[in-house]
Amino acid sequence: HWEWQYLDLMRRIWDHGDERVDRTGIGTRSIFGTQIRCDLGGGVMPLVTTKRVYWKTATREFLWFLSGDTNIRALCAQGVEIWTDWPLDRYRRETGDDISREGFSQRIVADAAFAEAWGDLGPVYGKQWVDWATYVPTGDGLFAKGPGVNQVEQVVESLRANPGSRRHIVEGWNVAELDRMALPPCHKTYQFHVAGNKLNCLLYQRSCDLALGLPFNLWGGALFTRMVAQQAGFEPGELVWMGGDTHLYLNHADLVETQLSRHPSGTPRLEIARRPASIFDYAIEDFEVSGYVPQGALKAPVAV
Ligand code: UFP
Repeated sequence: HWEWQYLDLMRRIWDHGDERVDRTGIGTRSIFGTQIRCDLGGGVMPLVTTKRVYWKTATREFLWFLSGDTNIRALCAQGVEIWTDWPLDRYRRETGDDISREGFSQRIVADAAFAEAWGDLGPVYGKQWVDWATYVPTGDGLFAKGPGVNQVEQVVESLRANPGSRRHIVEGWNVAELDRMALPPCHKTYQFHVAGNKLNCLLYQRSCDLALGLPFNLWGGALFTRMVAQQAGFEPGELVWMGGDTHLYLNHADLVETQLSRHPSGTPRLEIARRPASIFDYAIEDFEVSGYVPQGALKAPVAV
């Protein structure tokens, strides 16, 4: 079962990781340079079973990336609050208004002008993936804004036209725009690779919260692979996940202890109900998971 790799990594980091003070001040144990491999053949998904993972929430977030949106409004409207803390922090800091998270989210949904002013995360994944900024020289030493690059559309086209290429990449790390992003991309590079009729994907994640982030990021990588494979006409192959700084937060001890006492159970599979006209036309209703009988949810504090 692929999930033993996840649990083994958790054990290895908790027992032998390098203890360090991180940006959040909470402290982590960390290993630099890690890997997990999962075969997606037969529709199998790397969906963690040793706790409940909200794959629909992760799917909604992923569809939001593909829509090019960088404002949390569309997420909040669907009850997805995974990005709410960043704009909320900024709002509280800049206005002194001690609004609750729930109140803030409700106002983002109800008030378009408020969402415009306070709900944007800057040029995060969505912007970079489907509208990477370009600049064209105007001849007088100045530059004008050029047409945006849709990397996702291009990668589907390049997989169809030139499957053997070693250049099928979707990149989030736009160096010039990092300082305007609420959070620089964690799952920063997706590289696709064709072997026979199968589509493989390598996902490079520079920084990984193993307990709370990785279950979502693995799902996202596999989901992306499935959508791209369906659009470009391939069967799902292997997902190779690679982590840079792979860590457990020191305040996740309870989760780690409980999760490491559990064993993987069952084989979750994803069915995609139809083949939409393009990779930008998937809807949440298109995704159905079978064989997912997760063990109990495990709560742990998120480091912002
Ligand atoms: N993190 C993830 N996956 C994500 C995401 C964040 O693991 O998709 F958005 C975690 C990694 C790290 C923190 O613990 O969030 C980001 O902090 P930093 O930018 O300092 O690496």
